[in-house]
Amino acid sequence: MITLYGFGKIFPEGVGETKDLRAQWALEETGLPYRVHALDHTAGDLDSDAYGRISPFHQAPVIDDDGFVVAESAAVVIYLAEKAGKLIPGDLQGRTRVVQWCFAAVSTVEPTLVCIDMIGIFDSGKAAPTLHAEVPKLARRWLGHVERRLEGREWIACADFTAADIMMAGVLRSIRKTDLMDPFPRLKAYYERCQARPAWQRTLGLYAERLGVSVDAIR
Ligand SMILES: N[C@@H](CCC(=O)N[C@@H](CS)C(=O)NCC(=O)O)C(=O)O
Repeated sequence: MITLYGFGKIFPEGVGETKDLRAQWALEETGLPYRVHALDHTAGDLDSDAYGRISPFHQAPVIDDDGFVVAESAAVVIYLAEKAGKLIPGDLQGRTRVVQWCFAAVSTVEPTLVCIDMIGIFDSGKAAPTLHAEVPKLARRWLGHVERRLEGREWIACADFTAADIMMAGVLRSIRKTDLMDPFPRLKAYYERCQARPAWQRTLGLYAERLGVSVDAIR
């Protein structure tokens, strides 16, 4: 049985974000049996030596599949897809296309979006106005190219929904309450298509239950 280590408490600021949602979404899509080990990150559960032995950076998500441990949300999602034989094509080229777009999500798009969050948190007084202007510009550059990729396509990597869509939508989630997607109608429609997946809706419900909050609080 797979154990998913994920956040079990909402941040004191009320933020409902965590990358273990990506792993749980993949588990819900694939139907692999799993249980969740909820960590109280606010009480320091991630800082323990025991957790450091399974998580290289003391972060979530991690999965433990009967002793085989995987960290990094993209690696976890790809592993689950490969294990289930779902969310990823069987041929090398198709699989590589999925890996390419998982990397695009986490190494091209995500760092800039994370930066926007960081600037908001660490420079709320706008002492560095150039950063507040330039980083969103860079984000719009990546989003514009995702928009271009989506021309005539339903899903980001292949004709069918894949692990790469979980990763791309998971990355886009951090800007869902901003206006950054507004100039990109295909991207917005794509994000909504991903959100409409029954497995995502189940994931959100389970996560809300885990945190003891309403789904609306984390939607
Ligand atoms: N690159 C990692 C990042 C994981 C990550 O940022 N995890 C956050 C939760 S969203 C975390 O564990 N934060 C607690 C901490 O860093 O102390 C991945 O994609 O899995």
